[in-house]
Amino acid sequence: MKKITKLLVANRGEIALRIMRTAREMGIRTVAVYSEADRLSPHVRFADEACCLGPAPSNQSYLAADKILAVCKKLGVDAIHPGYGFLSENAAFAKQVQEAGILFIGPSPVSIEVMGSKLAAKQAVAAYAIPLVPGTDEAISDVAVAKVKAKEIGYPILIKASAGGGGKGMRVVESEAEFDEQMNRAVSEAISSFGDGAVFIEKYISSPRHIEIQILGDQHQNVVYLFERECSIQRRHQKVIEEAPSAVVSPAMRKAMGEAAIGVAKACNYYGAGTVEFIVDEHLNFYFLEMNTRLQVEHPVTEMITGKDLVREQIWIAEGRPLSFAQEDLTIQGHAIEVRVYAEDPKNNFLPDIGRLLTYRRPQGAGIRVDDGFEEGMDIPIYYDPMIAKLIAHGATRQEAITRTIRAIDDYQISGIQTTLDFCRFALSHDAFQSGQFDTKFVDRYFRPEFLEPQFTEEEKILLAALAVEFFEVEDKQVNPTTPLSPANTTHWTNRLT
Ligand code: MV4
Repeated sequence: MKKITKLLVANRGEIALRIMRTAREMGIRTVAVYSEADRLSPHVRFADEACCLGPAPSNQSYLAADKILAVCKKLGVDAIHPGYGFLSENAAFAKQVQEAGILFIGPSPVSIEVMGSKLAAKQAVAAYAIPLVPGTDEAISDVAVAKVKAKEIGYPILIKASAGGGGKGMRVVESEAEFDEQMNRAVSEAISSFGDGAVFIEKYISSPRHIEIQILGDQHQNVVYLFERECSIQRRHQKVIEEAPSAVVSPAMRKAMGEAAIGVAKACNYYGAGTVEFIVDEHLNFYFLEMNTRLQVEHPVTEMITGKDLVREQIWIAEGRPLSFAQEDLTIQGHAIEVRVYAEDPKNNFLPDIGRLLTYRRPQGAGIRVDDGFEEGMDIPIYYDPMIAKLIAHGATRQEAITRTIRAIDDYQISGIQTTLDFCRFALSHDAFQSGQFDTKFVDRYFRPEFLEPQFTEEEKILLAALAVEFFEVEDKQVNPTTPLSPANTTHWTNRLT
């Protein structure tokens, strides 16, 4: 067991702060790295020491592995936490860190590599009883053979890139007539995006739910699951609202999914925190899709319902300690919802809306957690992910968590930039969300930008009508030769109306 004394967080924003807070509670010294665009960021001020990596673009800062390792050497760092994104799922980096004699807070390079390839992942889990979508587990090398297979599976089918992620290199094929064209597109997209043209086919599940299982494994072959997160409310593969537990998962289904997730972890000798992703069809059949070998953005909902600090668990696992609890010790306490606050304008096709945070006041109160990395007055840089904060609410029941999230959204004050908060209020208030009957098509099916235009309540409409009557009556009296209506009077009445 190697005790960590100084941790470098190779990340920025809310996740860098969130990791450093736990490290500090554990008595571990913290090192921040930052780009020139993030000089004034809270994560830099929070850390015990901080080093500038270079210019704003990620490849010269947060992705510059050699610069980060040089900082470790200079400051005597003994562990690196990569957060999510950037270098977090880069097997070569994890290996480089290990070879430099530094602990990588995450799984082994081999686990990262196996799970980074969808085909390698499918092959690895083949020996375990993990439900997979009907399809192939080898790259298509002969289109004629693939067409025979597609006919067996039944159209529509999906062509997927083995190295894919975020829906890139994915093509739906409705019938055999389209096969060649879609295959060519998938391969060229896979080559241009990932430098790897390997593709495979699967039965297309048309409106799945996305439900994932959080797991923790130690370096002594113990693996537990920390239940599920429902992540179906997403837009173009970007999650917007997550919750735990899922409204549709029964205790029996939870156990089956949890055990399948443990199987996936065992299939690649996994240790650390990881997430096993499933898609769930309308009959609640679940299928393993892929494993994410990092801490996820939405991990706080799991922390809220289990009472575990996942970053602390990651650090203990990296130090070589055995898990301090068993599966039977874990229970679900209440319900948690996370909404992601993106600097995007939902009224304008969710275009990034960067600029200055003129007003920034966080919501507070019982059951509310805000993980953010910005402060009032700061500029949101254009170089990175537009997520500026996560609002997490915990309640005794799902309904209490929903009500509390909406209350907190109402209390959140942000001006200077457009955010997805109004969109989240819309989604949480929708009957489909409230009833739990929704899937990954929620946004396409129900959202129209005009729903976010200011709406008056019935009471406000009556009040405005009454004021309008009063305005015109007064105006009538004033419009006579002895008392002309002056611009000053007009302004006066206009002000009273607003
Ligand atoms: C699928 C699917 C339907 N059928 N696979 C999207 C990204 C990648 N992680 C896997 N994805 C999907 N795989 C089969 N066989 C539908 C999706 C999918 C999706 C999955 C999870 C969350 C959101 C999604 C949105 C659209 C499509």
